[in-house]
Amino acid sequence: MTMSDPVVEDVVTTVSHSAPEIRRGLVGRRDAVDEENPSGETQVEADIWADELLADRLSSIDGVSQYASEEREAIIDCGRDAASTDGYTVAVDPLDGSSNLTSNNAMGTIIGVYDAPLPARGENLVAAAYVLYGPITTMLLATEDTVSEYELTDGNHRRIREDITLPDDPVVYGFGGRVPDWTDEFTEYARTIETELKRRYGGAMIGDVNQVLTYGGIFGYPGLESRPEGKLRLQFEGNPVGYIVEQAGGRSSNGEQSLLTVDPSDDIHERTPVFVGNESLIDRLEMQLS
Ligand code: FDP
Repeated sequence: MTMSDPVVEDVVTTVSHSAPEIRRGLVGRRDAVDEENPSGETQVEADIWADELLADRLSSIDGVSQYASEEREAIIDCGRDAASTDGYTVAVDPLDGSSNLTSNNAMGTIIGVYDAPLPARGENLVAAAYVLYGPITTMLLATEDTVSEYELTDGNHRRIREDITLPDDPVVYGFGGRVPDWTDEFTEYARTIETELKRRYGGAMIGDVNQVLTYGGIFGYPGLESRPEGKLRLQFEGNPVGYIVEQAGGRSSNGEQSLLTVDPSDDIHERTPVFVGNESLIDRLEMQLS
């Protein structure tokens, strides 16, 4: 894995080497602990363990000035460059979809490398990646130049696809949230999509987004009647996944505009509706919701 930016290369190599270890460490760490993450969600042992492992490794990379995680309240200043604006901020969702650990379904790890302190716009990302713990462990990496997929085994990463773009003809869709809790406008949109595409929803964003990148289509977790801000976090989930899909020729949206152009609030754990997929499907969604 050779990249033009040595810090990004270090971050990505660290994640790709840690992923098989994280996967092995899930065994025996499936139980809920008596704590909640900063978004008020139940944590399992593996959430905390994976966060500590990644915090330790990523914050010791020269050129990383901040480590932020969905599983911890505050940002870690990494010392060396902390007072300057020189270093990158690495934002991590250590185990995306960790409620799937109970039922032994797919999960992921998401990484965003921002060239700005958090909270930042998605436009400040210089790279983003996710690991998918499926039947095999893979990593999707988007840089300013290209999007590639790797297979990860212990100490090894093998590129299996390069210059990935979304297929032109969309096939799958997956929408989160209880249907009665959807807004009328979103329900109307979903009803049309249901007649055109095949439903695929696995309950871990990374698994669902990876299907969209593989087959074409749309993934969405909309704003709900009971929770207009939606469920997913802008800094840790929406922005990195939006960046990856846009680099692959698709679009991201919060229902009104690209996720990457959203001005964040002061809260690094801010939630947002998230939609990613083929351009034409996101354009139609925005027309329907406006
Ligand atoms: P989880 O709660 O298991 O961590 O990150 C939030 C997330 O999973 C996403 O990965 C996933 O897309 C979504 O929540 C699933 O929510 P629902 O259970 O409401 O479908």
